[in-house]
Amino acid sequence: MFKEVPLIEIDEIVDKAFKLAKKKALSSKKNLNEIVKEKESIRVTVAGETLAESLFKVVDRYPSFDRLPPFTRELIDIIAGIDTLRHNLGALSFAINTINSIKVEYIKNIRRAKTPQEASFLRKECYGRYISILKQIERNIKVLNKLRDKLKNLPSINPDLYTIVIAGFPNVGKSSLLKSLTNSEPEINSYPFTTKGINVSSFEYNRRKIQVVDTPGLLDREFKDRNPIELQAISALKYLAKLILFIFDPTESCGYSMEMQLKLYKEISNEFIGVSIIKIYNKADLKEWGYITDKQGIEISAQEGLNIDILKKEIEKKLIDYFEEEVYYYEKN
Ligand SMILES: Nc1nc2c(ncn2[C@@H]2O[C@H](COP(=O)(O)OP(=O)(O)O)[C@@H](O)[C@H]2O)c(=O)[nH]1
Ligand SMILES: [Mg+2]
Repeated sequence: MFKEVPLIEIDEIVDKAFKLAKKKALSSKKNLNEIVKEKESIRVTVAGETLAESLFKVVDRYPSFDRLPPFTRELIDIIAGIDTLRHNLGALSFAINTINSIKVEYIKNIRRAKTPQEASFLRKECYGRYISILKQIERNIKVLNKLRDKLKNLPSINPDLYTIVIAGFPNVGKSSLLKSLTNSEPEINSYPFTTKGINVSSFEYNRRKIQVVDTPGLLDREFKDRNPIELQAISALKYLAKLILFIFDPTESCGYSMEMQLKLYKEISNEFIGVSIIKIYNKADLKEWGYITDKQGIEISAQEGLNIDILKKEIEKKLIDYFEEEVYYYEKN
């Protein structure tokens, strides 16, 4: 009963289908009109697809802004403006869709052409419309190219790493501490919100990479005379910072009085609520040890490498607290 039902072999049916298609195509009556129409139709198709693809490559490479880590999103917003990006990428998407519909429309028109001349004319008309769409988004393309240049140097701060941010007035020893904590020359990245580079470096703790950043121009003066971009940059740091190392220079050789430094400390601790802060008193080599009465703070000399080990222990305590749950999890499994 089922003998009439054929067995299906995919290779076989594919082979058969393609061979037949080729044969039909070859045997189809090919007058000049058909040949030209086919050629013009291919040109319209390939040109449209290639254009759309070139535009799509741009749209596609942009991440979905809503899904970015908040720090990265804020940075992109500061550098390029997410609304601006969205608007211009939207224009590109619109152009892609329009090119696709023009393509479909002209494939149809060419199929209906009565003469080879008409087919060629239609193809040229179609090319003209492709170009006019591109002209319409010329400004958007220019804007996106410019923003891309700004974004391509988006610094190598990794928002997924545990991040320690160093704060304190200029010349208190932030860069010196960064170097002695990480035993390395920091990578200097330029950001649009500060004329000075942001220094990024890292060290290993229990095979975890711990990132340390020094942000000159951001957490090194009082907030009152800050411009909106700097304020936004500071708010971006809130997403990033797990621990702040606030450096005091009690020798005041940095040029700022302890009173001013305390004021900045208070501002930062009020701004970064929920972020641990370690108070560090630097340049201890210039003063007698034990001159600081603040028992919570740690006296160090970043330059001479004094008490850096004690500071590291203190940092490790914070890391242990932070990663405790994970460690617990690993031990149990
Ligand atoms: N005596 C002494 N000088 C230091 C110490 N740490 C930094 N300095 C000096 O203070 C100045 C500013 O240091 P720097 O790390 O560039 O400070 P930043 O502006 O906060 O990054 C430099 O001249 C350093 O040599 C320290 O522990 N002791
Ligand atoms: Mg510095």
